[in-house]
Amino acid sequence: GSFQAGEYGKLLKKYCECEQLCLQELMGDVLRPFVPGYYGVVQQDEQDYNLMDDLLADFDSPSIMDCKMGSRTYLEEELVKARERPRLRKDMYEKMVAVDPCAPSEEEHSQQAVLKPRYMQWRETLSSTATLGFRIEGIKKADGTCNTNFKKTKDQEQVMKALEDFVDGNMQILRTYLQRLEELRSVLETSEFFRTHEVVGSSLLFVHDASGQARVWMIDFGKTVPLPPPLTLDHRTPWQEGNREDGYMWGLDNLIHIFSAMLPS
Ligand code: 4IP
Ligand code: MN
Repeated sequence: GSFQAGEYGKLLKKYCECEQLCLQELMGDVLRPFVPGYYGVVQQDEQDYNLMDDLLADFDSPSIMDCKMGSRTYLEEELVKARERPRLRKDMYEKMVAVDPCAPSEEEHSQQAVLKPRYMQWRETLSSTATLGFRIEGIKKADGTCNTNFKKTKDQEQVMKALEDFVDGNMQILRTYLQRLEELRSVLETSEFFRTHEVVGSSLLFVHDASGQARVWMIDFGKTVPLPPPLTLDHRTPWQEGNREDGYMWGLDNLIHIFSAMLPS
């Protein structure tokens, strides 16, 4: 995999320059408490890694959920590349057929391949990414059960069911998560980093355990890129090719709304 266990509550993640630049800058941003602490690059067996905090270290049998944020899950440059040098992706065709044999077009069937943006857009509309601006990617519960079968979790009701199961019906945990999300939103509104970056493919990591501790972090910055100055984003305006908007805040608003709606008022 792309992770190695580190020492002292840290972990090693396979090196990615984009992620390194983001984490470095985030260490000096108001978002710092909401991202893993970053300690630079280390080498092990010829491979470079980014060294960061293991966010699970302070939990006892944690339950974990990964929500991929935003209404777009690929970079604009990937669209440009797919137009200029179309690369046929057999692997993506196969992932598509495994979920829905009818999804590929006639042409795609005959090529037995699809272009990456096409695959990514299909995933977005199959899940809640296109309609809610986030999607659940995976849930691992304290009892060890793991579920990554959320590709078709699309409607608000399906999302609520998954969240309810994630917290085992514990409304106090749900309430704490809601507070964390509201805190995060207000910090994002003031973050220089957030204003000046296109945040694509990044996740919110939710972690709680039986002690009642519940926290949310921003993770995965492999496709988070600085905007050419003076361009900034509000992360809510709908995406149109060229505007670089990512729908991150729109998704967070929706997520907060859903958590609120699950709690007795
Ligand atoms: C994956 O599709 C995810 O979208 C990956 O994003 C993406 O990696 C993969 O693209 C794509 O195949 P499934 O989740 O449907 O398997 P993430 O890394 O955020 O999970 P990128 O490279 O876009 O980050 P390829 O091109 O790496 O295969
Ligand atoms: Mn991820």
